[in-house]
Amino acid sequence: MVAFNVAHAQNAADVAKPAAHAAAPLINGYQPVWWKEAVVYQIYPRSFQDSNGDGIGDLNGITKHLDYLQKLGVDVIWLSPHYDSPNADNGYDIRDYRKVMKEFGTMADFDRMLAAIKARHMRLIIDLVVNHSSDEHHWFAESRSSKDNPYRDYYFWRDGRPNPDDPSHPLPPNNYPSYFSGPAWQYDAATQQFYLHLFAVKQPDLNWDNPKVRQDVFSLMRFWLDKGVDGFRMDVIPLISKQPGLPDLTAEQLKDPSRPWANGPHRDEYLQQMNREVLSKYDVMTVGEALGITLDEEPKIVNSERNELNMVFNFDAIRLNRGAGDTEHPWTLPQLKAIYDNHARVLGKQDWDTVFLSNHDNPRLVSNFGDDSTLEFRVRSAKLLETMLLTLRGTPFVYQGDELGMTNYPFERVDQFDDIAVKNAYRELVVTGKVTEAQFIAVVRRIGRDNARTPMQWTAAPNAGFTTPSAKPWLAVNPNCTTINAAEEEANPNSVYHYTLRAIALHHAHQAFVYGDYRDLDPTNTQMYAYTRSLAVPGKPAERFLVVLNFGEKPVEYTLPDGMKAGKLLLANVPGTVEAGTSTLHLGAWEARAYTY
Ligand code: TEU
Ligand code: CA
Repeated sequence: MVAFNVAHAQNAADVAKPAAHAAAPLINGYQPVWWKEAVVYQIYPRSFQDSNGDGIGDLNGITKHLDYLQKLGVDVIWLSPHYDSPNADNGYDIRDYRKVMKEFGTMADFDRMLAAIKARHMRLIIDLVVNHSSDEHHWFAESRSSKDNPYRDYYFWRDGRPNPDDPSHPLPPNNYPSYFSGPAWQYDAATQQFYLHLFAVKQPDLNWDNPKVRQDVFSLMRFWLDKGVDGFRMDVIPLISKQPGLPDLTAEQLKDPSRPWANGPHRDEYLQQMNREVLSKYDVMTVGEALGITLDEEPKIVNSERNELNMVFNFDAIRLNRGAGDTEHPWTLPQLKAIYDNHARVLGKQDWDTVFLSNHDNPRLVSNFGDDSTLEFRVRSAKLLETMLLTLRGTPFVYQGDELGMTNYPFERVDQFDDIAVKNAYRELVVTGKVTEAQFIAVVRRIGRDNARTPMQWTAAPNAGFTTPSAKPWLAVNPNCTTINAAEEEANPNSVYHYTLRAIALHHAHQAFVYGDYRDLDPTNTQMYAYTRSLAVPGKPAERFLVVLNFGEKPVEYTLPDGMKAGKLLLANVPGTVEAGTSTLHLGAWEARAYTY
C-alpha cells in the first residue's frame, strides 16, 4: 500500500509537488497512486455545519468536524463551491474565483481549515466551476457593457433571429434549451444581442476558444494549488468546447443535448493544455463531472497516457432510474450490475474509475437505491449500499449524511424547495398548466436535488445541531433528525455510521479492493448481487474477497456458482449468521456480507 499519509509541513513545501509516482512498481498492472486508494467524502458546505448561528453552513463549521471525518476514515474531502457567489445556483455561479463566499467565512477561515485537514493527514479537493461564471463576475460585467469591450469574447454573444410575430423581440440565435428550463439564450438590451447560458440566466458560459479565458482559468487554478489544495472536481467540464457555429440541435440531439455539447472539437486539446500548463506541476487529483460522456468515450479523458484528467463521474448508475430526462422509470438489478460489468470491461489499466450513487444533485442514496420505508430496512439497505460502494472498483465517493443513512425530505409544497432547477421547472410546467401542482410535487419530492441538500443531522435537538435552535436554517431540517443523527449513530455500535467506518477500514486494509480484478458471479440474478475482488500479490498469498448483497426485502437462499465456498466472514450488516465455509448462503432482507474465499 503506497503510504499516502505523508506528514504535511505547514509551509510552502506544503504545495503538492509532482511526486514521482512512476517509481512505484505496478500492482496488477495499475500504477499505484494515492487518489486511487483514497476514500472521498463530499461536503456541501451550505448544509454541513453552521458555526455562527445565521442558519447557513460555513467553513468554520467544517473545521469543527474534521476529527469526525478523520475517525470515519476519510482520506480526501471534496468541497462543493466555497467561492464568492450571488448563489443563483448555490455557489455554482462564481462572481470571484479568488474570494471565499461571505456567508461561508473568510480566506483566513479557509487557510485554517486547509491546515487542519492536512494536520489530520487528509487532503482537500475543491470544485472548479469554469464552464460558466456568474453574470456578476467582472468579466461578464465588462463583456456585456459594449460589443468592443476586451472581455466581449469571454462569453458567447450572438444576434437574435428575426421574429416575424414581433420584430422588436428577436428570437434566440439557435434552439439550445437550458438545463434549468427555457431557452439557453438571454437577450441583453444593452448591446441588443443574446448570450449563451446552458444553465441559469445568471450562469453565462465562458468561451474557452478564447486563449485569454484559458489562461485566466489556469491562473486561478494555480492560486488555489499554491495554497496547498490537492486537486479539483471539475464541474460539467466536457461542455467547455462548443460546437463550431453553434448550429441548431437536430430532433435526435434535442433528446439529450449533453451528447453534442460534451463532444466539442477542442475538449481534449484544452484539457491537455490545462494538464501541461497547470496540473502536471503539482501532485494533485482531478475528477471531471462527465455529463454527456459515454463509458466508451471515457478513456479519451482518463487514460493516463492522454494527460487530461485522473477520473470522471459517469452518470449511468446514479441516473439509472431517470436517464437523461427527469421522468422516473423502474430499473432492475441486472441493469445496475451490467453498468459495473461494462466499466470493468471498457476501462483498462491506464484508466481509472469512480464509484458513487449520490451527490448534491441527486436524491438521497438510501431513498433512491435502498428502502427507507421502515427503520430496519433503512438501516440494512443503507449499510448494504455502503458495502457495495466501498468494495467495487474505482475511487469511492461518500456524500455527507449517507454515513448516517439520511433520507429524502417529505416535501409537500413548491415553496419548500430552494433549488433553481425546481423553481424554473415549476414556472415552465405548472404555471403554464402543462402539469398539475400535485403531479409536479409527486415527481420533484422524489428526484429533486434539495433532497440531498437538507442540513446535516448532528443531534436530535431542534435544527439537528446544524445551527442554533432559534436560527432559521436556509433549508428546513428533515424532521426525522430526532432518530437519524450523528450523535445517536456514534453512540450505537450497530449504526450505519459504525458500519460505514468498518467498511472504509476494510477498503483500506486490502489492496484487492483498490487494484483487484472484479468479477460479477451472477449478472442475470434479479435479486442477488454477488461479485469477487481478487489480487495476486508477488511473494504474498493472493487476496480474494467475495461480496454478497440481497437487493430486496425477500429472504433468499443463494448457492454460490462453481462449488465456490464462502471463506472467513469480514463484514456483515446483520449480526448472527456466519455460514463460513459453505456454498449455500441464507440472506434476509437487504442483507450484505463480505467474505474471503
Ligand atoms: O451539475 C450538472 C449536472 O450534472 C446536472 O445533473 C444538473 O444537476 C441537472 O441536470 C440539473 O437538473 C453541475 C453541478 O453539480 C450542479 O450542482 C450545478 O447546478 C450545475 O453543474 C451547473 O453548475
Ligand atoms: Ca453560518
